[in-house]
Amino acid sequence: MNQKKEYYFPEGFWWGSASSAAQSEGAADRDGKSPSIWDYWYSIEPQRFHDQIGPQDTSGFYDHYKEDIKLLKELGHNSFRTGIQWSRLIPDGQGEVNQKAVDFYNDVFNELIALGIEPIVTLYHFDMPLALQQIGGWESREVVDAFTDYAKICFELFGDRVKFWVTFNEPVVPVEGGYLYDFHYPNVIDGRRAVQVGFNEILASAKAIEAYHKMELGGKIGIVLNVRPTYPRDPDNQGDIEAALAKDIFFNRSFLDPCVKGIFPKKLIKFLLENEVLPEYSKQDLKIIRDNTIDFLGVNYYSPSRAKERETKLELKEGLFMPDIYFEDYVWPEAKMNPYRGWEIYEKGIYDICKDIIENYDNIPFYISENGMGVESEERFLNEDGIIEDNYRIDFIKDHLRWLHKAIQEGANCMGYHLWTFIDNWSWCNAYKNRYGLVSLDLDTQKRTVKKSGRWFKELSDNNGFAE
Ligand code: BGP
Repeated sequence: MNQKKEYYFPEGFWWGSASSAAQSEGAADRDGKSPSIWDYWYSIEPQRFHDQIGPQDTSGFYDHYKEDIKLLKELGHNSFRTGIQWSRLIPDGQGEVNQKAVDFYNDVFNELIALGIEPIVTLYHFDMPLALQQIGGWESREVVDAFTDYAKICFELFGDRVKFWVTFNEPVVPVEGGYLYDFHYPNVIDGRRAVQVGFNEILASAKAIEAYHKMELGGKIGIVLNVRPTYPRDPDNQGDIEAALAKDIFFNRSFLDPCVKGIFPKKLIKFLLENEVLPEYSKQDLKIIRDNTIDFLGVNYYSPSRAKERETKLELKEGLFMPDIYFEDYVWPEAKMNPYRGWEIYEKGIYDICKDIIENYDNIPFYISENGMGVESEERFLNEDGIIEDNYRIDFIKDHLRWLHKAIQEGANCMGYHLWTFIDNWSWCNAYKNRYGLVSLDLDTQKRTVKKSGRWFKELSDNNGFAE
């Protein structure tokens, strides 16, 4: 008889999911919330959003949080990452605190804790208050200081109960989206400004960490990075190897190194010097970054990254620097693709990240803070009982968990696995095109229906793993 293979995880492993405030709350202009860059961008360019659905039409967590938190419990969550919307808590970005927001977030965290679900709370998830974007957003030192104050206010208000804080979700995305590749507001394409934005986010994160540690609230603070293991087209070709290395340095190590080790990669500094695009900084900034590293890391993993030596000359807009002068993106012809999102699915990537953390980042405690699969037109998979049979999602999760399990067996210090996300939610420019949830959302009625994967996820969590 064939022996079953077992994939069980360490005791106390976090099973749950991640969401973000801006993508789930809705109530975008109610109860004192002011516009974020998303509300504003949608108001001026709705055609940039799938089906012209904007951030006011979300899964309505602001009104449905009680039933949603019960659902989390039913889905086997022992932990859940959500966030605070800066533009709800402090409508002008700095200054007065909105009491209605305080009440709302208090209630959310209390409900989670009452049901035994550990809240992990993100402070910044792409959602700059418009008032602060108008004074320069992450390019501005004033905004760095405003973020530090906002973080302190959150720790003071909720830090007695929230024991896991995340300063930023994927800080490289505002750099790429907002300042390099035009998929976030303010749609700038300028490598020099992008470098400043990245530096200021890292500094803001370190300053928030410094403040949190000083307050001695007994919890932990970290950051969530989207780590994309970067592979060369041909592993034996020096040009391809160097291209992959450069891409890795610009988009992974540029954040991993300062956040985990407190220093920037030497090679990154060399690239920036070569192009005369070092950010404005002071010695004191570097000291703050060096002395205030994270307690834990969140790793979002969807897709690997691939690169080849440049084959075409990059035309630089007005001569402005772009990191792409050092590499060209490469699509592996044999890649397994998620055709809806256009992202490669490469399960072993999760293992390679774990090995990298063990070998190069002192095996810092980390968890998989997002992994998931967005699929279009899921109503195709409705069964007679009106349940979406999303076997592909179950397979996707299992395929990644097998590799994660192997890495843990080999010593990775991984604390948990969170899916993106528990209920179909609004996604940045894609709105509701691709559905990621364990629970489906009827956009017209706001009705929630658990998918097959949701039931399976509950078993997964109850059993702390699976056998097959
Ligand atoms: C991550 C973000 C999430 C989420 C997810 C899915 O990068 O942290 O906010 O949106 O990706 O991506 P998308 O919604 O673009 O399909």
